[in-house]
Amino acid sequence: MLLPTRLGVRPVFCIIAVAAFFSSSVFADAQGGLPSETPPAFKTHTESFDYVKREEMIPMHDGVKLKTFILIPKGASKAPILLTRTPYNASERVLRFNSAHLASVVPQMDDTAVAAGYIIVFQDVRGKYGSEGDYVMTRPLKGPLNSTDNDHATDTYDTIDWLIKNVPESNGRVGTIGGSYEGYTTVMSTVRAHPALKVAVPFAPMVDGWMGDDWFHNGAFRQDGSLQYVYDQEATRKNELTWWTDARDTYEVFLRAGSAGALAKARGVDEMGYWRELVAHTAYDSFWQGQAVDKLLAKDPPKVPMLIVSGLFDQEDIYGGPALYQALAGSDPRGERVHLVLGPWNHGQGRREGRGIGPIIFEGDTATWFRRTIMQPFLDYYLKDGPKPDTPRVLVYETGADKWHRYDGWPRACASGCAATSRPLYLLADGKLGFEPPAPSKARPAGSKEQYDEFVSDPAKPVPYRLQPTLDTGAPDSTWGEWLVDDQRFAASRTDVLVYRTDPLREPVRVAGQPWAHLSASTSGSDSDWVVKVVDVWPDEVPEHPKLGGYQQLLSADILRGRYREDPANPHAIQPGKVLAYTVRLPNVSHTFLPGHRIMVQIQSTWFPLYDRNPQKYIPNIMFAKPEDFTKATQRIWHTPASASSIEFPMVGP
Ligand code: PG9
Repeated sequence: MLLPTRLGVRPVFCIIAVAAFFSSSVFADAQGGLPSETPPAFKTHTESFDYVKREEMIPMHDGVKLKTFILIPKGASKAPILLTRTPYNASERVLRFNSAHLASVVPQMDDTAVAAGYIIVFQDVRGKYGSEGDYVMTRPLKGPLNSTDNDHATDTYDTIDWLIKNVPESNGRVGTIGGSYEGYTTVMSTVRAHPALKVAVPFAPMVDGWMGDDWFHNGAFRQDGSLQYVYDQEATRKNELTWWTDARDTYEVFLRAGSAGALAKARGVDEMGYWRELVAHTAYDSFWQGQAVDKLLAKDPPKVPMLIVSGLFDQEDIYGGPALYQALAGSDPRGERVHLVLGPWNHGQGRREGRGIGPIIFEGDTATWFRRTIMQPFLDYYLKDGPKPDTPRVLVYETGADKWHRYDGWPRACASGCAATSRPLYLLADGKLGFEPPAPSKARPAGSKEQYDEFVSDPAKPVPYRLQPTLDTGAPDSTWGEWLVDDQRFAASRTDVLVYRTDPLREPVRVAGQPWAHLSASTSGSDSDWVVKVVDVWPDEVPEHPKLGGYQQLLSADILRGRYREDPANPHAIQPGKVLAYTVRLPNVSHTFLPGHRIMVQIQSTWFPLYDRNPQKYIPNIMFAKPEDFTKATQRIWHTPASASSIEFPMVGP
């Protein structure tokens, strides 16, 4: 679901904005030196309420106080606490509706934790909304990137310590939960954890901002969303100033601006701290490596049981969950503590309704089923001595076939060491895609046109990442949450998109793991982006769902900025015209291509305006590319025995 507010790229976890009246109101009885956010009615007309709301300023060890809302079910005694630490306004998060019913004010908890009688706690992170202190975007752990004596780990520790001593209705056990940024703070809670922290459920945690979560993907900058997010989040403590636009189509906004840096300057984002970090750290340097949560936690794996929940179609943090699982699974060989759930969800959908995304429908409400059947028993076991749950090590939904699987590990297929070995799916001449490698052909002499496919990538007319208009992710009618299952026909028909497809399948093809694209490619430029999209093409006619006739359903796609081909930390210019190997890691898939469907691969070099345009001429910092830097480039994908291009396809079974 999308928010009408500007709260994130945008934090669709935040369910919905509360009426402006409540978000901006400040009530008279100042508390702890700061104004209260709680409407007076909560204090005077509470007979009909099924909960008690406490508003506290909880002191941290350095004296900074954090605004915290504690919602206690009436009559609770010895109830567990579920804590969410948010940069998105705790006051709003506990006021979805101005209701006497706890289930209505925190709908993101309604069918599970509220029903189970939990105490619900939301806290503003340091420096945001009602909390004191300074704000640092996804504040790194104490260490080389954070010279202070506080981080999300210490703030959670101090908060939990206070809660178990000051909330007499609690049983002294705490679980942390939250999605995306709140997923990040949830993961951080497990570092140097308070003994009362018994379990953590991070949904779509932001784990590595350069590799594949919010800010960059393999070095390509996710400008559309990032600029707005930094502006909204950093301009003011309470997000009072929000991004403004002058065109409905963000494609136009970003194209006119020329570069991300130029737009940032025009809007004043260049004044903001995190923007300065982004432009200073375009490579995978120590800034990113030193705060990559998976790498940090792998060195010293937390002991807190963790249910990592990820969406297969998460348009914001698709990388983090599975990466975190990979990093931690080895520390828990028996699969008793670290669990992974991969649901058919977009960003945040695991906490909402999971019947489908756009026109793609799943089997029932997958998200509610997961929360009730898997998540709540998991929480109850650790937080209130519920029966031992049968929590799978890995729970994965298979799209296409529409069923859940319980596995003892993930991925199911990979290059080596998995239950199955991935198979190369080759890009072949004449737009074909197949499991047989390209055959030597006398008819195709070396260097001849038949050995490659070619397109001209023109930065003046970049390929849109969606059918235009590409709306701002915060626009009221934005369908941003659907784009990872979008119909790709609008792209396939362009001359700057290469298309490879199989014949209609006779047998189902099941994939379960992470596809990798291995391209043999050349460019006439000295830098280049490569976008690889794996697509499920529906049959020409689908009588039961006519709109899906011929639908080219995006399944897994990502981008690689060519300058990082050899080393993400050290960019290099590309030698023009040279056939080089490019490896593009694609997001996890758990899918069956059904008989009658085709597998399709699309290749392009722009994905705009979500990703900034590569000028296709090597310059030191693409954020500041000048109009004259942008050049057309002739791109070739090679398909000869010596220079083959393929997708390492995580096929399960023959
Ligand atoms: N994807 C959003 C975000 C996470 C972390 C950093 C910046 C943005 C979110 O939904 O919270």
